[in-house]
Amino acid sequence: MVDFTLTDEQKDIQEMAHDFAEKEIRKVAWEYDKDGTWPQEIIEQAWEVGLMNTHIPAEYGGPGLDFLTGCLIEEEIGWGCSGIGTSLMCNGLATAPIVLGGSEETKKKYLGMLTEAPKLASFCLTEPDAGSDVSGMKTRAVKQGDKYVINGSKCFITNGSHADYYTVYAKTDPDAGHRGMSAFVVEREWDGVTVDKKEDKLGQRASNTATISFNDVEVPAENMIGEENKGFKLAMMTLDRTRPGVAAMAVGIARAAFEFATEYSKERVQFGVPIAMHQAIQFMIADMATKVEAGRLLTWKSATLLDSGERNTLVSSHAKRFAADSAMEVTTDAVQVYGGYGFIKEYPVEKLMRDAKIMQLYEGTSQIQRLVIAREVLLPRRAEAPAPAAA
Ligand code: COS
Repeated sequence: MVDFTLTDEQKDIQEMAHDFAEKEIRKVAWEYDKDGTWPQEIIEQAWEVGLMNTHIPAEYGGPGLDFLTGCLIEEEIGWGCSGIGTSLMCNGLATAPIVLGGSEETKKKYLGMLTEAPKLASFCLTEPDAGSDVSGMKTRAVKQGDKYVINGSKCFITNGSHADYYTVYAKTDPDAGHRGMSAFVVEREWDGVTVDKKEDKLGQRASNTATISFNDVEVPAENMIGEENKGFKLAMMTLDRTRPGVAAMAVGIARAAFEFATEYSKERVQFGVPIAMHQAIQFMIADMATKVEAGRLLTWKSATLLDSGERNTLVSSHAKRFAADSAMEVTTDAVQVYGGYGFIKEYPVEKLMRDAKIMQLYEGTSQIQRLVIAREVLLPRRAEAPAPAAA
């Protein structure tokens, strides 16, 4: 049975997230964007009311929410400000490998660290020469006794300057391609970890993006997440779990732009009538509404598959691809509806257009989502395969 009815609990959480987005996030969003302000206070408030670490299971101090409920939260927070939202939600990406493949000790220590205090973690996969091509990474982890020594550099790391620990991917068998990669938890304070350049970005300026370098960093062997050389699959399974949330955030951005454009079109008068009376504008508004709705449906489907323990690789990429591209289109059209005013920072929509761009880039570009979709469609073996077990 297909049922789009939310439970009372889901509706309550959705409403709480909306209130938080409206009262705490929106009121500062445009100012934070201007100055690239780090939203520390909002992170602490969100942590306090339970809007962070939503997928950490109860035994490690989290609320253990299902993925659909997580998406409801992400849409509302994305509606408020996706830059601040990215800062709030990044722990979900960093901790997913630990939830999936970490030992009991690792889970207790590192998931517990985030639920006991408003701390942050970052996911370190991307490198200057290895973005879409994950297995092209150069970071090395060499086993020495009961430790691994990590050397390498990771770029575009969300929350990198503020994280207390990193989930870091490195080659443990460089000749084995994607079958020679492992994941580790690395604490920021350890010798050899350096937080380098903070990026000055086009959009989502309230989120922090930095380069993190690892120079002869000694990592205890027990900090490996999952099995040695199984890191690539762990990263892919992580992204299957987190892309629905990114899609939800993109839906939130698109919805915000749609709402601003709709209201403006009713107020702005040209040729003697509100521009909403002109079919040229009506068709843009209609397309925006459809894109928001369709993006949300794909997002909910991808999250629901996860919640029922099914493999969601295909639908997760459908959702991320469609919602991200739609956010870019809807925000661009919102600027168009505002006309020249849309291009001016005094009005709200140019920020949304800048913020939307990264949705087509991070956690897998729209081209990578299409590549995943094409492979899943053309190689049914993958699509029919059961959900892979945790690494
Ligand atoms: N779940 C589990 N296993 C998966 C998987 C998934 N979703 N996707 C791929 N695999 C497995 C494959 O089954 C294959 O297994 P075997 O070793 O048993 O053959 C292995 O992983 C390699 O898969 P594939 O051949 O598809 O790897 P590619 O190198 O061609 O890369 C893409 C695949 C491009 C999809 C991957 O590198 C990717 O997602 N890139 C984008 C990375 C990204 O999102 N970066 C953003 C960083 S986070 S902000």
